[in-house]
Amino acid sequence: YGDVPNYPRSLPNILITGTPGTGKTTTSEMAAEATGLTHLNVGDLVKTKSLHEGLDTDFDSYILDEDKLIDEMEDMMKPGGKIVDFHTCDIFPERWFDLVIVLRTDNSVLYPRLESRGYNAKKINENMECEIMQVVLEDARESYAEEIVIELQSNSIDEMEENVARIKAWKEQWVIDNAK
Ligand code: DAT
Repeated sequence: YGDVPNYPRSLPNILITGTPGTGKTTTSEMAAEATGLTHLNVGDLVKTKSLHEGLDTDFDSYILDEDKLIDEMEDMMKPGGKIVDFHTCDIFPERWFDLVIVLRTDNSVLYPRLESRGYNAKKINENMECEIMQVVLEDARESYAEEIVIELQSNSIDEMEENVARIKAWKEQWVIDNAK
């Protein structure tokens, strides 16, 4: 996908990614409210449109059908104005996004968040390791231009509010910079 030229859009697309539990959905909802952009929860889309090849019973999670997912999202992404919320960032075409935010959470904060979701031990351990190894951050840096990838801490409500304010300011500047 990387060699397909970018197409003009009047509003930016933002990807909010990170290990499960780092606050993608909560941050995306608040950022959508603050910016007027539309929150697109990819996990929900995968479930409601069956864009998967069944359940991985070990991890209690869906096995993505990436081609179906990209096809389903293409027309939604075209006009811009989407805040895409997903734990995987390296499956999307690079041209879709103007900003990629990777949320990060300290181990001592993330563990109880995952526990309180009722995840099984295997799934908790997998996600803790993902966060410790910075898997999503490194995937984001490999998949998108360096200058559009931003790492933000998401340990507290204060940090979340700061992150939302930052996204709002960034969006307003993008609109000014990209005005015809
Ligand atoms: P994700 O979408 O990344 O899986 P979430 O938005 O569903 O994460 O958040 C998981 C839980 O943690 C949810 O109960 C809200 C809470 N949470 C997330 N980010 C937080 C933050 N920065 N400060 C306090 N609580 C947070």
